[in-house]
Amino acid sequence: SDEQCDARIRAAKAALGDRLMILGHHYQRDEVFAHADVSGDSLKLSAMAAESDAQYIVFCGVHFMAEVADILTRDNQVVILPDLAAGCSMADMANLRNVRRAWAELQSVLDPDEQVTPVTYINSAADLKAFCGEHGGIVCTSSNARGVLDWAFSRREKVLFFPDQHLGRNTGYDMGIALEDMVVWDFMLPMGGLTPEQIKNAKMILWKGFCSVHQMFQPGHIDRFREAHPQGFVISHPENSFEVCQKSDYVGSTETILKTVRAAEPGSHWLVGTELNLVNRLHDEMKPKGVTVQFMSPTVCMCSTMFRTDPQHLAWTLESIQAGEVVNRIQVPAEVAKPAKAALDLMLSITR
Ligand code: CIZ
Ligand code: SF4
Repeated sequence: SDEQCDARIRAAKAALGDRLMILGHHYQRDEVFAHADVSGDSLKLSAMAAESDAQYIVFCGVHFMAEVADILTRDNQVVILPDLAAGCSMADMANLRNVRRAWAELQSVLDPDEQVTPVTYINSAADLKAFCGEHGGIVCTSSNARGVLDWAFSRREKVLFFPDQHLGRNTGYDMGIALEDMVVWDFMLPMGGLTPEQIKNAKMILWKGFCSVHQMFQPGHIDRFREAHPQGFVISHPENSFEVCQKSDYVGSTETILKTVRAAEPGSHWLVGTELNLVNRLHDEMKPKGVTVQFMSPTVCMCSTMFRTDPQHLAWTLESIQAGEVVNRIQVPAEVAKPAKAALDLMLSITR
């Protein structure tokens, strides 16, 4: 039962003491989130792991986050993902084979290593971060995309942005890049479905990836909210479409969304466009303070892979540590970790 599972988790935590640190991403379900020692976005959690002396880091999140934690922690620290099937559909949209092909295809039009900075959102596999590190590129998060892109354009005239076209477009537009100067690279098609002219004229080439959760939010949801609450506020994650972000009062990462709504005036009404578990918890937290928080979509849309991490998997992984037979360790091979870390360290050094 759930209660037994809860008790197993608490017992294992007590036995492991400070040898263990449980990280909980903002999108985790309540039953798992409740056991986290620290909560945050992917970058904050990885930084906490890197600063801690805990030997076992259990990352309640998705695969790419555990990879980042492994890359940023010391060799003797063990990073564990409770359910190995907890991936990210967006990260999977930019696999290294397709990216290498794109880079080779670009060579028929320009010299990418001279003219294009590859930039990957942290929501990507470690091998893509390594590719960026090896080609003069960098990693960004939803909090620092602007600063990273400023850096990228100071190096080379164009940016190839993976995997999320929306974060790329929303950030590029904010920097003053016109929509006509951004093209979408459809990785299912030869040459991304673009002509040599389109590639030559573009400032930003956006990989055709997206988040299956955020794509559910529609401009019409915002219109209906504004009719009902003309004084209300709308805040959206930059993984939302351009139209949704343009109609929003604020756009920001999960950390920014939490900070902004927590500082809201009593009596205010907020429409929030990001994952349901975060929004539900924020609703419950703000209700006693007189702030109303509403989820952007009328239908339930959770991140199904975040949801995979359940108390059963958490209990099982913790007990495996106790038994000295660690399961579900995430270990990025050294030859990938090294260039990936270079791209992550570069991001940290320019945006800190
Ligand atoms: O980086 C993260 O944790 C994600 C997925 C979103 C965000 O904006 O924090
Ligand atoms: Fe990936 Fe979207 Fe889930 Fe985040 S919410 S882990 S981007 S599928």
